[in-house]
Amino acid sequence: MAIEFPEALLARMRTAAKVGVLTGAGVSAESGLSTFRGPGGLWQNQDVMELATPQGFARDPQKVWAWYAWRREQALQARPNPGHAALARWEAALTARGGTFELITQNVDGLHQAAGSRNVTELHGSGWVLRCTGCGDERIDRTHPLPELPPRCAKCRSLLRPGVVWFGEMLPERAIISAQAAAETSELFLVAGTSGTVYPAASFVQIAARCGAVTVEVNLEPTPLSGKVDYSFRGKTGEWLPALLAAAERSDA
Ligand code: BJW
Ligand code: ZN
Repeated sequence: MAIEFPEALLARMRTAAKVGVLTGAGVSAESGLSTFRGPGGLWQNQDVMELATPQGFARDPQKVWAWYAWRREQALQARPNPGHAALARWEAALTARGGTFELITQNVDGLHQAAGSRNVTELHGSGWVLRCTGCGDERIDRTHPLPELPPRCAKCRSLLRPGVVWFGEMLPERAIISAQAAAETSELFLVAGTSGTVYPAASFVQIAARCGAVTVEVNLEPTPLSGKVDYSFRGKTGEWLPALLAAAERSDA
């Protein structure tokens, strides 16, 4: 895809020693995983409060687990797409020249890591972590199907829950600290494939802008963040991220 990107943006991509990226469900859409909002989204015919809150889980753990078991199965079948690959390649190139690349993701599917990204902060946890609601024990488990649903803790028999962050829950402290620091110190901050409607995730690009980063959005459609970034590109991340990176590499030569 031959796209003309603004030279000022390509120049910042070439020179930035610190790059931060925030991704959302749109980045995994081209791997076959559904986004949350909008037509065909996971929540189109579902009540968010039933599936993505601790109260919903307490009311009906079986229902919530059936949904997560289905999503785990989809994610197990999914492969990283060119958008994931471009971000991993960007990180490798930047770290090879001594820079820092921090990938902050709201996704719980693990596809960035599968694509080779190393410095990944999972803001909303991981769908592969099972956490005991009784003793707090945590383990990574990619089994599908799980032997019992809802699954129970091998140590204390309490209910296990997915190690994700639901509405009204605190984000992992280390993830917040790391994302905040990346937003405050990045010279370039990219936000990709997210509706920008969930906080605090949506605040990081705004913090980055206030702290002097050049800010960029890549998304299929306009979002509440579109008017707050320096450059907003409309399209698929699987096409635009590789094109953006290739353009910066070309202008590097
Ligand atoms: C493509 C594409 C392609 C498609 N290429 N693009 C400040 C103001 C107001 C409220 C709050 C606030 N601060 C906190 C809150 C409360 C709440 C919140 O944000 N509410 C808002 C809805 C208003 N936040 C919280 O509760 C957070 N906790 C917290 O803040 O704790 C402290 C606190 C507690 C209580 C009160 C106040 C403070 C926790 C948020 C947890 C979110 N959890 C979920 C589920 C995670 C587990 C799971 O995956 O199941 O996270 S909800 C869901 O939304 C999921 C996502 O990570 C998250 C964001 O969604 P995302 O990724 O943006 O997906 P979509 O579907 O929305 O958008 C996809 C986009 O991609 C679209 O725009 C498409 O066009 C695009 N797209 N294909 C490019 N190929
Ligand atoms: Zn336990």
